Amino acid sequence: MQTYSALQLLRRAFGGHQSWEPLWRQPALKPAYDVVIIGGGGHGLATAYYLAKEHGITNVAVLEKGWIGGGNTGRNTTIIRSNYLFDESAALYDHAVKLWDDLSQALNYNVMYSARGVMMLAHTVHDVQSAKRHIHANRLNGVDNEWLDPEACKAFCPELNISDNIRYPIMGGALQRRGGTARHDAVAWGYARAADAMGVDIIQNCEVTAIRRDATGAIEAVETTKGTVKTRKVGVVAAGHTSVVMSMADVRMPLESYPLQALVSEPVKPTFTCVVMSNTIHAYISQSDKGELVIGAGTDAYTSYSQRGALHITEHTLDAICELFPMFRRMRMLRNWGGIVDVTPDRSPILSKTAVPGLFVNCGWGTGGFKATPGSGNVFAHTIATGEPHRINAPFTLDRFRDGTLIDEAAAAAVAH
Ligand code: FAD
Ligand code: PYC
Repeated sequence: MQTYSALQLLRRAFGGHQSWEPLWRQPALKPAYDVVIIGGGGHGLATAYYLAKEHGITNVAVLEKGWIGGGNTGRNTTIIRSNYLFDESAALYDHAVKLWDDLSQALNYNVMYSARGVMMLAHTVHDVQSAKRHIHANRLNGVDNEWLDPEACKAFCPELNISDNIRYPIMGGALQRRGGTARHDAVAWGYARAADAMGVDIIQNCEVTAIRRDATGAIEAVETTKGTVKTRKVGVVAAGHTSVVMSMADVRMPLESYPLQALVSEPVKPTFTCVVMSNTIHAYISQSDKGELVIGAGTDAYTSYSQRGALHITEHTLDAICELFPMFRRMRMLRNWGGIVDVTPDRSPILSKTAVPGLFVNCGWGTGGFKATPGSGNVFAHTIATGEPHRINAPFTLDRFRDGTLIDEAAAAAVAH
């Protein structure tokens, strides 16, 4: 039976949603589910949504140790693009970009996807060669990407300093016009509300503490801070903590966890209408609909589970921003924070079944998984529902770190790592 809070009953009686009301039911944990998703970030919630919507599997629980979207989903800088080098990655990320296009309509929730264009700057001959290689590869895959000389970069982004007289002068840029941004927490909330409406139970403040396997080694239950849940299928979608959760099922993961940080300025009137990234000088910037400049840095140099990054990294990033955009030099910064990203040796994600019957894993998105959220959830749901990968995530196996079929996207992160 569905249970509703008093606030939700009021909303049902009088219509209209208030921002302080829960958008979804607050169900109690049931003793058994067909599928349990560990992790209520965007990828976990999207997986639950597509399990219900495309596979008719609604007896699903999403277990979140904190609040939904409180991990990397609510901490990222929301850049969306699909200009990856290799065929496998371009297919995966472009699948996501196509889903972003009408996600607000599909979820009936405004995720504020804005295809305002993402420009990645080149400051060295190597950057130029690498960008042009990406552009050619992308075009062969039907993914838009174009080369701009410095004057064209400035025409696209008038705030940009293209003077020769700076530390790393701009030699050009690669522009993906379909790239852009979205509202990060709306993505979590939109997927949660739509999944909930189809019967998925979203349980917050519920940490998974153990994964139980039966005598044959197959998944039989998970232990949580709210009790034991029986299930034959578990999807682990716990970015940053994947190794910890997978070790509960005795699976060792090829991952390292690093802090990645970002910061926002005081809000100002709309001034900056695009997204600009520079991997070489370690900074990227856009303006949110609230008016804040959203600025991101590279990862810390050392592994850690701390949700804040080192101060010298922020200073370095702000130096770079001031050099690229002198008009922002006098802006005040409002707040900064960090998230924990998990990184694979080839910098590509893992979306895979495992050797443990009934155990599936979605992780390793490193610094760049927000953009993939709809595509990742879509193909991971297929993998869990059918027990076999979708053709798009078939290359992203866990086994590739044994058999060597790596997808080496180290240059594609666009973020220092
Ligand atoms: P999360 O949102 O982190 O969700 C995982 C959830 O699992 C968490 O809520 C956590 O609490 C939960 N969990 C963990 N352990 C347990 C447990 N034992 N039991 C229950 N729940 C558990 N990507 C881009 O594409 N573009 C960007 O511009 C971008 N910028 C970034 C900037 C920063 C500062 C950071 C930190 C990341 C950025 N990323 C970006 C990366 C992106 O945020 C992530 O790849 C993506 O959000 C991962 O989503 P997720 O749902 O897998 O993980
Ligand atoms: O992958 O585009 C990206 C990204 C931007 C900032 C962090 N990651």
